[in-house]
Amino acid sequence: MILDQFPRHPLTFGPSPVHHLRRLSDHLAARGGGAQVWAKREDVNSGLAFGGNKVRKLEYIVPDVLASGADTLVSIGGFQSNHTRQVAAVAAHLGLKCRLVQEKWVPWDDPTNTQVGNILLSRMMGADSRLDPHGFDIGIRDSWKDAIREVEEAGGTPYAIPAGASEHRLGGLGFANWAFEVAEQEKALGVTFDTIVVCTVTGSTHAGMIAGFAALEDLTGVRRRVLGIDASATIEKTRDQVGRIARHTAELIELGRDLRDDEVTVLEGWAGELYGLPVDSTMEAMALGAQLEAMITDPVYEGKSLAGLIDLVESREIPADSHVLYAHLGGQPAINAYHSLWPAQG
Ligand code: 1AC
Repeated sequence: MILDQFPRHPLTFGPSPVHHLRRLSDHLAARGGGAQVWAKREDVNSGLAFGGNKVRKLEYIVPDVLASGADTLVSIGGFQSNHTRQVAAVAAHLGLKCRLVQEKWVPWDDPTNTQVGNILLSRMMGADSRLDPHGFDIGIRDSWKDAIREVEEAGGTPYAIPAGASEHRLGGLGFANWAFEVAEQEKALGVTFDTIVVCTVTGSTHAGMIAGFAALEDLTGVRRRVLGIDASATIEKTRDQVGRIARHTAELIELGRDLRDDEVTVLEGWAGELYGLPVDSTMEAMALGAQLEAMITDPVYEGKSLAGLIDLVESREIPADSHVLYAHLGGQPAINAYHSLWPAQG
């Protein structure tokens, strides 16, 4: 398989667990659904600072970092970025320095937003994490370019990793490989997932899956839907970015054909008005995940994709005879900054 030809630096524990969400499936069936819902848990995939989806992308980027001779990883995200926390973790693990630009992507003015959760963990791991007032944008930012230049001016050798590792040329490979991991786990579990649901913002997790499942379809004839649930609230930018990265990744892994339009699906309806702020459906999904399955999701990413899944199952847009796989990408550290959504009672 062509993917095996890309160097990979192991950072995960191995395949992430896949399990049946039986109580959630029953609950949704009672509300009109019927599909069986399973989860694949990137939130428990690594020993590095609570893991999460970006660790898989970094597995393919680290060999390039080491070959480059860089001494400092430079990356960017919001105050509560999971990605920057995972970059800080990998830098600590490799003995490199880390410079992070943490922008004000979310108008969430709780003072803990810059003090707890992901940003706290990054600081603990020794990253030079600096706050920046710029707002949300999934594109390449000047603040990040400035940080790269500053590292160089100080005599360092930076290695630049864009937001979510998404615009990195190798950023889609981790989740292309994830598709093949799913196929192996299906054999062991005796189940085939016809639908995958995944949160999408900067795009390379979803895009990598699209490329990987397309390659798998060409090998096995099994056609599946990979449904990206937009949590960016800038749907056109995310759609373009997912399509572009999926096509680039497909080319890298030598898919040998163009992706069909139906293979690039980004659905809107659960992001609310602004990135990072939960809406009623997010809160309900987070509560259902927690109270039926003790599966914790966050208000920025996973609560929104779970809300999408819930609606699609209940409305039977995901048919009653489906087996649907919810890709849990991690992100729980951010919930600390959102403590006021669950005020103390009594
Ligand atoms: C937006 C990349 C993103 C993060 O956590 O920083 N998922």
